[in-house]
Amino acid sequence: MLNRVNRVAVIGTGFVGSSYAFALLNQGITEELVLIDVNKDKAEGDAMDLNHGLPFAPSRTKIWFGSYADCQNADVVVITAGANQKPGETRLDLVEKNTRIFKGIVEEIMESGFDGIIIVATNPVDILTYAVWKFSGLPKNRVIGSGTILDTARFRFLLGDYFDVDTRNVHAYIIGEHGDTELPVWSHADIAGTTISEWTKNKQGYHQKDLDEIFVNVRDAAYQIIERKGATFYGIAMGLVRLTKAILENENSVLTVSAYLEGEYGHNDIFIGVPAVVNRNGIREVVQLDLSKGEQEKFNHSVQVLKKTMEPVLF
Ligand code: 6V0
Repeated sequence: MLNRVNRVAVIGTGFVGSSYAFALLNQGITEELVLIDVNKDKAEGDAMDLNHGLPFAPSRTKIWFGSYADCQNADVVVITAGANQKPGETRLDLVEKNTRIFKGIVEEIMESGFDGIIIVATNPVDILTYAVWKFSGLPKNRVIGSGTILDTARFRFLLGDYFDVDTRNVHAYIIGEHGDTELPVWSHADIAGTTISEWTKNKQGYHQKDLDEIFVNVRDAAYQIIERKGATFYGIAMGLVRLTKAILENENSVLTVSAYLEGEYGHNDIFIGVPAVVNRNGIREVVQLDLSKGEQEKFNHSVQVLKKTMEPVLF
């Protein structure tokens, strides 16, 4: 039997999709990379441009501008396609528009005979992940939203910066909707196995208001970046690469992704950001944290807001 190589297909080569492709190539994660976009010139131009970087890449990657037929042998399809919110448009308008776009995209992916894992990054990501699960008929473990992977990364970065410690030694999660109702899980935040209070004992300590501000800066980061440069893409692109690697290399890594809940955290029939174990089969299991009362209430609120928003389009 031929040795199968890993194939990743990216649908939507805008800011996020092309940055993802660039990061994937630089980290040598996959042997094959297909770029698909309704704007064929953009996808073709990106494929040419990326191919010219191959002599400098850590390993060989076959990159081409393709079509949905190429999804047939893909292990992972990453969807970053869709419309952005325009002035005067409500969030619900965006939900309806992107759900319609997604129906077409997912039908084409599935018609190819695709039988792998779909990662969704387009916003509103939790709702569109649910839509992909419904439209595709794939098992729930094989549809993964980027969820709060980026928010958690922003949180860890800002905490590491504040406490002057490597961000990789900071373990703290943002859960809930990837959006305004997300929440920090302070009750389980730790630095190198110690609580924040233990870590700061015998040091200069910390101010609660600084920690509150750190969370606000995490939650509002996208607004702050969009105000300055129009879009956010490098952080999410690297988060998507991290997720792809966890899948292709069967890592059993814990990442905060949008996963389907069936009783976990007291909720059902929703995709929302929670820590989950990710491997070659997608989501192996949702990690259930023992939330404080206040955190559970905030999480419940996040679930309610998502369900209310998706109800008119998906139920
Ligand atoms: P963009 O630069 O406008 O790219 C979107 C791309 O999708 C364009 O190249 C379009 O041509 C393409 N496209 C549109 N419709 C279709 C279709 N039917 N089939 C194939 N391709 C299509 O947007 P950008 O890359 O900045 O953002 C993409 C999405 O990612 C948006 O919904 C953002 O809100 C979302 N983000 C999600 C993040 C997360 O944490 N999950 C973070 C940042 C952005």
